Amino acid sequence: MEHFEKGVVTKAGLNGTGLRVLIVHTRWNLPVVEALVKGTVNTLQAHGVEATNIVIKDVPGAYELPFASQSLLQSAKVPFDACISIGVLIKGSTMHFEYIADATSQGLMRVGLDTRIPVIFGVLTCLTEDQAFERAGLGRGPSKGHNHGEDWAQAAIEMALLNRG
Ligand code: DLZ
Repeated sequence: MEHFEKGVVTKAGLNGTGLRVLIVHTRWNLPVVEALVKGTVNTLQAHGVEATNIVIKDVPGAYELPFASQSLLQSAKVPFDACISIGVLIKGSTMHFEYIADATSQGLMRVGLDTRIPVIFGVLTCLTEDQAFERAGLGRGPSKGHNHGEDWAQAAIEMALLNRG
């Protein structure tokens, strides 16, 4: 059974017990990234993923996410069932946003296909800082927005279970 909530179709009854999940996050835009990581971890645990099965690593910026995600997935002594790569890109006055967003999204898709381990695209590509705060549940309005880490955690569990068959 599925239900519709805040624009995301979530699957009911997701059980992540026994799954090993890698989280790789950037240090750019750290206050927002930390809130996203927290939302991700809380939701993984709420769905049964044990704290000892969640490994968190950090990298400088979003551009480094594909390499680090692939490297960590491939060198893991105990294999991971899913990877959630988290970062926040905020558009500036130069072309960096377009180049990094494109390279990061293409790179992360490739890592998932090449390693055959699901990689979740946890990168916010925002036009303003306010958009980033809203999407990390840190919005200035009364509702504070929605923490997308919660959706990424659910997507990771769903894809890991799908991949296990
Ligand atoms: C250089 C840069 C810029 C301008 N902006 C961001 C950003 O908004 N979010 C982010 O995660 N990283 C940014 N970076 C850093 C690049 O992703 C990368 O770390 C450097 O270009 C070094 O490869």
